[in-house]
Amino acid sequence: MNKAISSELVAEVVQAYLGSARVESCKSNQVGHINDTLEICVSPNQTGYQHFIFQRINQEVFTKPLELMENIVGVTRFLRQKIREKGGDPDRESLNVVPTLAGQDYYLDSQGEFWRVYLFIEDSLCLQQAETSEDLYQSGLVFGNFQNLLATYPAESLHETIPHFHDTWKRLNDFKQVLAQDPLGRAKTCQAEIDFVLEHAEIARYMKEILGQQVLPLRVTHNDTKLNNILFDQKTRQAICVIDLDTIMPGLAINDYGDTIRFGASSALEDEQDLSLVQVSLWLFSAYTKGFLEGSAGQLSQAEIDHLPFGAKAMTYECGMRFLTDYLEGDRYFRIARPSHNLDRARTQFKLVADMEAKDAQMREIVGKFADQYA
Ligand code: ADP
Ligand code: GN1
Ligand code: MG
Repeated sequence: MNKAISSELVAEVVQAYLGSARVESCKSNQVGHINDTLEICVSPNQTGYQHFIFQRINQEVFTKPLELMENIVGVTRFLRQKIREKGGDPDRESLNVVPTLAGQDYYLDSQGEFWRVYLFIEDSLCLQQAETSEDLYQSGLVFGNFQNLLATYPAESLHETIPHFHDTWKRLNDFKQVLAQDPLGRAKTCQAEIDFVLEHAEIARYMKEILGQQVLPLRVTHNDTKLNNILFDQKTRQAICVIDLDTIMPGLAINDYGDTIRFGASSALEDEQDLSLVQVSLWLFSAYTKGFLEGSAGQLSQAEIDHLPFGAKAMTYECGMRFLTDYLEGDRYFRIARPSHNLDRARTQFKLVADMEAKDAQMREIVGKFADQYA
């Protein structure tokens, strides 16, 4: 559970980065489920910048913050160079880690918590849901391109920030363990969801097979590609920057593709309580698939393309299972805003999995069509 952040603590952290600059505004951003994010504006100061994202790293989730920051600094430096070579604007198209006055990439506060600071990307939008299919097409382009830009990044230099992150089989076993203990006696309130997880164990088994037999290449992947981990340009409405780089690790391209489908191609929000509103929009699915394959610019193998619909189903199943596990455990991992929040989230994911099963043939047809065009 995240601890409150006092104004004294904000002052201490701002001092470490910006010396005597005065805090003009400080707003908490509750969009992410993991870290504590503050949008801070300060008075003019010697850095020339006044608007920042200050993030307190969730150390229960990221137990090795120094390794985490090493990944982010390495990847953003690499991305900035690539963006520059292509004539882009690295201040807008990549996250920028701001060092402390002492020259460090993180700050360890007086309470033993780690912070990092990014330049705020101005005139940008963070969407919780696509408003038009163009939004998802844009997000496909930006994630496909991200994959491309990182194609030559030295994967062996990356630390595994959360081991077994998309090991769906392990997630299933973790779920079963928590279920067996049922520490809060909540299992009786979600029997239908528990049954759904167990009846769909084949998805986890097949992911295990794919990982074990190395059917698909390991690439440098983002691993948390939901729509709100991208920023859009407010004026042009183009997707400009991939953010939330905490889980960049070697992984599968189908998972990056699949996680955006899970979140972005749904007709409703991730925590919608009226399940009749929740389904996979084939319109959005199609727009994202087009963007992703176009943005990937022929990098994907035929086996990867063939597994894209499976990636969508697996990421949705896995995420639902993670929400349900957290609900059973007492909401220790994902930030919640109401008592059954994680259960509501799990329910939308399982509704989507069932809908993906019903729409499997159409999803395959759409992938095939764009693969012929762009692969
Ligand atoms: P979490 O890991 O908790 O999801 P994120 O890194 O995704 O944290 O950040 C949470 C939110 O903060 C984002 O969804 C976005 O709204 C905002 N944000 C993060 N970085 C920036 C940035 N550099 N410029 C503008 N907004 C940002
Ligand atoms: C978390 O940090 P955020 O909110 O962008 C989670 C993802 C889940 C997602 C579900 C490090 O993402 O894995 O898919 O919530 N991030 C981590 O919305 O666990
Ligand atoms: Mg995020």
